[in-house]
Amino acid sequence: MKRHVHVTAVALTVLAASAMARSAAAAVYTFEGLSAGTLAGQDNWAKSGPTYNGGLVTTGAGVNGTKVAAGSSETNSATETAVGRVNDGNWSYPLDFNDTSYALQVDTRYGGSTYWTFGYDANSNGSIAYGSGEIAGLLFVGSSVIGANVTGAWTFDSSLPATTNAGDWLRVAWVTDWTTGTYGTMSVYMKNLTDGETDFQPIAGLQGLDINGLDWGTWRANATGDASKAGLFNLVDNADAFATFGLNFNNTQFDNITVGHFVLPEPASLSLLGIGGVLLLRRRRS
Ligand SMILES: [Ca+2]
Ligand SMILES: [Ca+2]
Ligand SMILES: [Ca+2]
Repeated sequence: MKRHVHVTAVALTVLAASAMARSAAAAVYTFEGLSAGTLAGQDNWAKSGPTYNGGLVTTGAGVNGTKVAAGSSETNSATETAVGRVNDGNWSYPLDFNDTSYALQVDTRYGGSTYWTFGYDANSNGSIAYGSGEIAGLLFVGSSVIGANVTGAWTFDSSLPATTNAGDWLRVAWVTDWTTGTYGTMSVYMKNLTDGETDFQPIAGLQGLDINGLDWGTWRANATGDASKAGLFNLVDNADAFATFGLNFNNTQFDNITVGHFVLPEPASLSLLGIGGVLLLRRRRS
């Protein structure tokens, strides 16, 4: 709980500073400034198509008692939630497309099927159309499975760790590397916040996937070299009624979105920390 309070304090600080600097290094989207109720229509969030539900802003359950977003209450796949947000002065990518790598990270409460994606508002209508040429691949967390779709097919599904229980808050990271692959590669990492995990773990089967399908190429080409387009951000949460397990849609929650650089602790750094700790102990003993 102590760590949770710390994270919240940092997030609020970032929000307060966001009006001053669009290029803030760590842009965390916390939902704290929004009102309880429908998400779409608040702070530039929009439904990703007229038939979708607009999601909810609610109070988180489990280890996250802050304001969070959630899927709308739904009874079948015809009324699923899909929402996106195009960047604006309140919140945007802190990056430009000269960067060779960036990552989407999000906390998600495990209990339904949830999709995430980067996107691009190609027709400049203020929303990101889900499944019609404006999204760039999919990251999926569903029943016992985490997967990615970067080729137009779900070919890289990987089983979640057995410790992943319904109601657990997971932080997932979708890390791209634009220097390799057809249009780059992507790798997926996860840590279980409810279970107290502090380090991201690579998900087996979801490392270094060649991005060579869907709209990645078009999206990337549209955005390259144009800083204003690079600032566009889309996020899709798509809750599928037929894949729930133990929780209902109102519990398919998400929070603390960041887009930015992603640095895993290197083994060498960990070793140095270990050496430093030993030296500190020796100093204290002497
Ligand atoms: Ca929050
Ligand atoms: Ca659009
Ligand atoms: Ca667990």
